[in-house]
Amino acid sequence: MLSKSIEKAMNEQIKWEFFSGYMYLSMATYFHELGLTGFAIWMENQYEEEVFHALKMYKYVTEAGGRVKMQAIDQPQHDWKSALDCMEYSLKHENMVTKRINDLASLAQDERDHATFIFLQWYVSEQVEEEANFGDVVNKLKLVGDGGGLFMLDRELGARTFVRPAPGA
Ligand code: OFO
Repeated sequence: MLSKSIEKAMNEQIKWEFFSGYMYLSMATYFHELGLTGFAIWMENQYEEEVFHALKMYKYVTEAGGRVKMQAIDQPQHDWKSALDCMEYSLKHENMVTKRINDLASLAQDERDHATFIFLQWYVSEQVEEEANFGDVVNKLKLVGDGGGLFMLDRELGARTFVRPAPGA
C-alpha cells in the first residue's frame, strides 16, 4: 500500500510524463512547419516514449494499491527560435525531470518504501539515457549549424522508431 505522500508525488510525476509527451508533440508540429520532417518524426517517437513512462507509473500506482487521479496538463510552448533552441529547451526540460525523479526516489527512501524505490530505479537509469539522447542532438546541431548538414541530420533523426516495451518492462 502506498503512503498518501508517495501516492500524491507519483500522481504529480504521471502528470509531468504526460506533459512531456504533450510538449514533444508540440515540438513535432513546430518541426513539421519548418519542413524538418526527420526532427518531427524523432519528436513523435519521443511523445510515445513519454506516454509509455506515464503508463508504466500509472500501472505501478494502481497495482500498489494507490489511486491515480488525472491532473490538469499545462499548455506547452508552440514556437522556438530555431531547431537548436528547441533541442536545448528539451534538454533543460529533461534535466528538470531528472531532478524530479531523484526527489521522488529520495522520498521513497525516506519513507522506507523499498518497492517504490526499486520501481523508480528504472526511471533513474532512463533519465541518463534521455539526457544523453537530447545532449547528442544538441551537440550535432551545434556542429552542423544551418547548412546542408542540417538536412543530413534530419534524415538521421527520421530513422528513429519507438518500439513499445512489454507491459511489465
Ligand atoms: Fe523524457 O523522460 Fe519521461 O519525462
